[in-house]
Amino acid sequence: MENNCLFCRIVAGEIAAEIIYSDERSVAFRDINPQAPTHVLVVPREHIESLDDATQKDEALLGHLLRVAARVANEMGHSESGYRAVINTGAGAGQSVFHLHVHMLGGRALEWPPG
Ligand code: DGP
Repeated sequence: MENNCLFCRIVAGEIAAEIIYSDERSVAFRDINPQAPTHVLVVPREHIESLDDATQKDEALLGHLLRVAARVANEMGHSESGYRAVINTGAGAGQSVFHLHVHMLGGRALEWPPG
């Protein structure tokens, strides 16, 4: 755990969040600034700064995070209407919290390309 990392502190229960799902490798909670009716963040319990810092040893974990995003989307009723899983990587792509996270957005029509 990184003491000055917001998402490490949410994972540790030191900062409150609306937890949607958790298991031994990941935690999913609602985004504080939702960009869609459903906006959930799926984060690894382990501190990894960004997708760019993930290595071969993290391959199974990365797959797990995507499967959790799909599971949460399914449980929240978005399978038929569709949803989006996004990983902003680096400040230039909009990453503001440097603990790897998958955004899962659903509940409205989503445009492409994203801004
Ligand atoms: P990104 O910009 O891709 O790094 O996404 C970070 C997201 O984290 C952003 O959508 C807002 C969300 N966020 C920031 N601070 C908090 C917080 O304290 N609690 C929760 N639940 N979400 C947060």
